Amino acid sequence: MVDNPDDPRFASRRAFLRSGLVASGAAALGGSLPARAETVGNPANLPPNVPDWSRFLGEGVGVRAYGKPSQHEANVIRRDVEWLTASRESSVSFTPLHELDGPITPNGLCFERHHGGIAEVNPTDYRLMLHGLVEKPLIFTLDDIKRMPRVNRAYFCECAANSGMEWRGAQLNGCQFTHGMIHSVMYTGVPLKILLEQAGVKPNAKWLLLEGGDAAAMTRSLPLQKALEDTLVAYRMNGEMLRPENGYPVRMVVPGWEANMWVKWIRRIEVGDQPWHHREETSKYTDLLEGGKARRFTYVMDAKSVITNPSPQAPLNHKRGFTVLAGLAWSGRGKVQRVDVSLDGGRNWQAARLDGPVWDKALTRFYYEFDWDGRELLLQSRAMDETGYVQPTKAELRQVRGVNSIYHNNGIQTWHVRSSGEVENVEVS
Ligand SMILES: Nc1nc2c(c(=O)[nH]1)N[C@H]1C(S)=C(S)[C@@H](COP(=O)(O)O)O[C@H]1N2
Ligand SMILES: [Mo]
Repeated sequence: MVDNPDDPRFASRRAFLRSGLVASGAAALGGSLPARAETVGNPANLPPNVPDWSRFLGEGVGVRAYGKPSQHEANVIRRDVEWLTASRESSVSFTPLHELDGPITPNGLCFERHHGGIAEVNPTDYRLMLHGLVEKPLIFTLDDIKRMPRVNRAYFCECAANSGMEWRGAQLNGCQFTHGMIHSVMYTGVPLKILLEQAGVKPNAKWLLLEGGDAAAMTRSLPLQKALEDTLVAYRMNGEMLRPENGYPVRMVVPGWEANMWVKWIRRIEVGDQPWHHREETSKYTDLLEGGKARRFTYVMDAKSVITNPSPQAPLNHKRGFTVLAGLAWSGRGKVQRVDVSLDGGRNWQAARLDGPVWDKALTRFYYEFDWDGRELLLQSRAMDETGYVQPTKAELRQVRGVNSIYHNNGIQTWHVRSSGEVENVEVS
């Protein structure tokens, strides 16, 4: 199994399942999360008193040369699930979706997935080699890349294994863990097409090999067509240079396609006429169906959505009355066109309100406001994209794909809200 490190069903999970800890496992996870402080407040700081922070001069400029979030937001962090993978170097940390809002993921909170740890690349020594079926093989420095015409595009990046632990049933208690292998940032980069034009692609070229410069030297085969369409060689995220975790100084951005193709620390692109054989070819990023058949080349991430608030890590805590339900929707095939929300496990649906920019192949924020009377709820969201594709239920997905898959689980998520306001990951039939 170690030859297939992106498989989140690592041996440890098997043991975990056998030990019958599935139900309490979620509780154990929840237990490690500090409870949110109730908004009671310290009377000394409340009106008509003058609070501490109004009485003294604060720190001057420059003290915080690179700004950090407030110390009171210490709970807003990436988290990992220890039993999921065998090592920290080949593992994943999850985006805290329930602590965020809007359509953009802050850089320091973008989920990370590495197969050989974080490569610390010195930008002066960075080189990108482009060779194979080209007229003129080229080696680019970072400066070369920065001097080419660049574009700004927001895209989501979702690991194909996102929600992979949920194929057989509800398992992890929190959207950070069920859906947190996704981030959406504004990239600045150069269309790969421009680099390919400089090298001059030969007529028989059909596929590219993308190779990372980390210890895993991860490689993926990318169809030339996608490379020419919208693939970017990106070096900035949300304005600043890429973070080391996410591929500093240069990574591939392959819009709408599974994150595994988004090779980080990209060091080599080879142009060829057929897909390459990769080390993990037999199992990795292939969806195993009932009866031993498999789906391959399933690159596109289909439309999906999740309610981020309320959710197991962000309960309602007896807060009845006006409630803002918030969530995220996305599709690898284009723009999100519509999101519906159900409060009763999929019997009745209402249109949610999309708010903020609706970008092509990027996270889209939705809201649904309602008056909560304290009754139990079964919350669901269902995304529809501009192609008319509608996010399937988990039952529909299993009917087509069985339960042997890990990847591409875009089924509708259900959160059970109790009258206490606690929220749990469940499934409805
Ligand atoms: N060089 C390299 N690129 C890589 C990986 C890797 O291990 N090495 N992991 C891939 C996988 S499986 C995922 S899900 C994404 C994660 O991107 P992120 O770390 O920016 O979230 O990077 C992809 N690119
Ligand atoms: Mo991944």
